This record gives sequence, C-alpha cells and structure tokens, in this order.
Amino acid sequence: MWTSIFLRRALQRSTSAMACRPLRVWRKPGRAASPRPTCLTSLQLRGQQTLSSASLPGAGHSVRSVRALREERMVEVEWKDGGHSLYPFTWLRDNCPCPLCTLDSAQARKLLMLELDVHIGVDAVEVTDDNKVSVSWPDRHASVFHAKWLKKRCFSASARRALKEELFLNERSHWDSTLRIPAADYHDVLRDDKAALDWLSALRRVGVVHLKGAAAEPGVVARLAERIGYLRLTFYGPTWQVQDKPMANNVAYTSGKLSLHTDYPALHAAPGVQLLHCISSAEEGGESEIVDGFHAAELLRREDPEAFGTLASVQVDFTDTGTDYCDFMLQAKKSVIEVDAEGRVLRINLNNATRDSVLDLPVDRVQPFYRALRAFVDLFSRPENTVTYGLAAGDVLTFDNWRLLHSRRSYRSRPDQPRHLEGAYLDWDEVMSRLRILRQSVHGNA
Ligand code: OGA
Ligand code: NM2
Ligand code: ZN
Ligand code: ZN
Repeated sequence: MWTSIFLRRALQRSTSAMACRPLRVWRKPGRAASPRPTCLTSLQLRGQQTLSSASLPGAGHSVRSVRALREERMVEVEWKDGGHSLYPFTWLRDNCPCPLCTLDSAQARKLLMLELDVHIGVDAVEVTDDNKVSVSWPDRHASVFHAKWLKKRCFSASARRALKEELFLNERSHWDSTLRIPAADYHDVLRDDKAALDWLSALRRVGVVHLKGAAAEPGVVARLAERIGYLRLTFYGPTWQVQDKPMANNVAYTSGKLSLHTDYPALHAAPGVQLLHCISSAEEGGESEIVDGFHAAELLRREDPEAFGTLASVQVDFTDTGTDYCDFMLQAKKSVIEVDAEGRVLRINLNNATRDSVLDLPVDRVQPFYRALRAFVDLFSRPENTVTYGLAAGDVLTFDNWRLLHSRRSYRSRPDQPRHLEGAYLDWDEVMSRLRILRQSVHGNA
C-alpha cells in the first residue's frame, strides 16, 4: 500500500516544483547528517544518474553516504561518482549476507520467507570504515553489504537492463546469406579457456560456430559436451549417428533431402544446442543450408504480420514414435514461432517430418494456418536468407537449435565409405553456465 502512496506523492510532486519538500530523513544520532532537501524531480533525476552510473562497467562503487528514507521505506545510497541508488528495506533484510541468513558454502538463502517481516523498518544505517553499508534492524539483527554488490543490484531500469544482459546475453546479431560462419579450432576450444569463451560467446550471439580440426572418428561431440558440462540425452541416445539406415526410425537416417528444420520439436523442451560432427562426407550431395530463424521471424512480422500472428499463436502438434535408445511415443504442442510476454521471439519449432497430422484447430482456421506456414517457409528459404556450407571430415557444426533452421541435400555415399555424422544435443542452461564460468576465469570476476 505504501508503494501506491509513494507513487501518488511522487506523481503529485513531479507535476509541481512548488510541491518539492524534504523527505523525512533518518539521522544517525551523533553524526552531522547532511540531508539535502529532496523532491520528486530530483529523485527522478537521481534515479537516472544511478542507472547510468550503475550500469557503466568500471564505474566507481564507493559509497559517499547512506540514509534511510523512512516514508518510502528505502535506504538511499549516494555513490562517490555522483549517482544514487534506492534499496527497499524488505529487500535488504531478505538478502542479508550474515551466516544466520545465508549458507555461505552454497551461496544460498537460509532465511525463510515465513521469517521475513515484509513491513520491516530500519533502526540505523551507516557506511563502515571499509566502505560497506551496514543496516541495523529493529530486532537487533545487523546486515553488512558490500558496496559493489549493492551497486550491481541497483533497481534503476538501466542498471537492471545491464545486469540482465550480463547474466543472460540475450542480445543477438541477426544475419542473412552474407554471414561468414565464425570458425574456431576444435583442439583450441578444448584446451584454452579464451578460445572456449570465444566459441560459446559467438554461439550465443550469432547462433552458429564451425569447429575445425577434429579427428574423423566418433567421440568428438561427447568430448565437446564434457568441456561444457554434460550432454542432453534423448530417445536417439546420448550421441546419435546420422547415416543411411535400413528401416530408418527418422527421416534424418536416410540419404534423402531434409528441408530447413529445427531438431526435435516433438519434445516440449527441444534441445537448445546441437553439435554435428562430420566423420565421413558423401561422395556427392549432403551439403547443408542454415537460416537465422530470428531474422526470418522478424522479416515475417514486418512483411506478413497476419502470418506471424498465426504462427505465434497456433499450437502445432508434433509427434515421434519408434525405438532407438528405448521405445518412444512422443506428442508435443507448440507454436512454430514462440514469443515471450513482450512479443520477442524466443524459439523456432519446425520439422515438417514430425509435424503431426493431428491439427488442433477449428476447421475454418486450417487453410489460414497452411497459408501462414507456407509464407514463413518461402521467406526463410529465400537465397538471400540462407547460408550454404559443406562439412568435411573433422568439421563440427555447433549451433543454436532454438534459433537456426538447418537442412541437408540428398546424397550418395562412396561405395566403401558411407556418409557418417555424429550428433549430440546440449541445453542452453548448461552452455550458459559454462560461458559465465569461462568469462569469470578469463576476464576476472564479473
Ligand atoms: C539431422 C540433420 C543434417 C545432415 O540429423 O537432424 O539435420 O547433414 N542432419 O545430415
Ligand atoms: N535426430 C537427428 O526432429 C527430429 O526428429 C530431428 C533428430 C534423429 C536425432 C532429428
Ligand atoms: Zn542476517
Ligand atoms: Zn536436423
């Protein structure tokens, strides 16, 4: 409730300079406090400064002063570099780093929600001699926060945006047929942290990296998965062999053409990352194309918003039945273009081979669905959007299976040496985890 009062007051103040008045300020007994009169306009301005200063890497995180804003129930930190940040009392209490509240060995909260007073007040705040922020609570508990820790968690919009990007690296560079696929050496990424960091950073940002120089024998994708963490087991086994197989349990295990697809939409949680290692190439054919599905989806959104809307909303059934690692009978429902709550494209799900004949739509929505799907396929298949490449023995294509579509031309194997790729999947959580650890070890703590 106080929040709404705070906001209402803030709004009132912001509409009239005359409404500016000092906020009630807590003063530490015995120390000459230096409360400046504050009004919403300055609060807003300070918020802005905070955001920009807090979001700049390397910006100072030394505390000039702290005070408790009792009415707003927040601690205000003034930074030496000029910015200010606000921290709600409840949030500070919730995140007390003391050994009673935090299990240091797990870096996890011990404090239970049932133990947290969500209307807590503050007795006193001060800057310690070693530039930390100390908060004394009414129940005699005390919390001491590192300035750097606080600054990173500043609640301003730009600081939150910067931290979100640091944690999740969601910024992508979209591409078309002019892409030159980033390349790295297989042995370098295994032995060198900087090379591994560059590999995974490009995998995240661009969505595809070509690793070269691996041996032309099985085991390479498993070794790469181990370098990251662990691979994602599916019904096709821990790693899987793409070969022309009799009685193939998947169209990929023939010598036929595979149209542009993402792998495994029949799983609700489709694998995030795919590794494809060429052990033996075809005598003829077998080349691949890739497409940036995020780029294609944005083009569709612009060129054919109706088709985009249909593909973002219709839940398409996917199915996969057979026996491999063990027997399976999968069903999943997902949209071809998956978007988040803000409408940003998260994932592309499309494999024409496993798209089910079951179509959960009112009959008059069927034809519009096909029209939309065909519009998307036509768009991403345009030569200006596709990149063609051929894998040679020892090459590994690593790519974002939530983002890229990939294809294969039909092929003919050498009589004595069948075409053979070995593949493996990983999930983005594990890949991002390794990326963060590598960033920390290569660039120091982030
Ligand atoms: C697959 C696949 C590509 C190829 O197995 O899903 O896309 O070149 N294979 O065989
Ligand atoms: N394989 C290559 O969605 C799919 O069926 C993609 C998966 C067989 C593991 C192919
Ligand atoms: Zn504590
Ligand atoms: Zn595939």
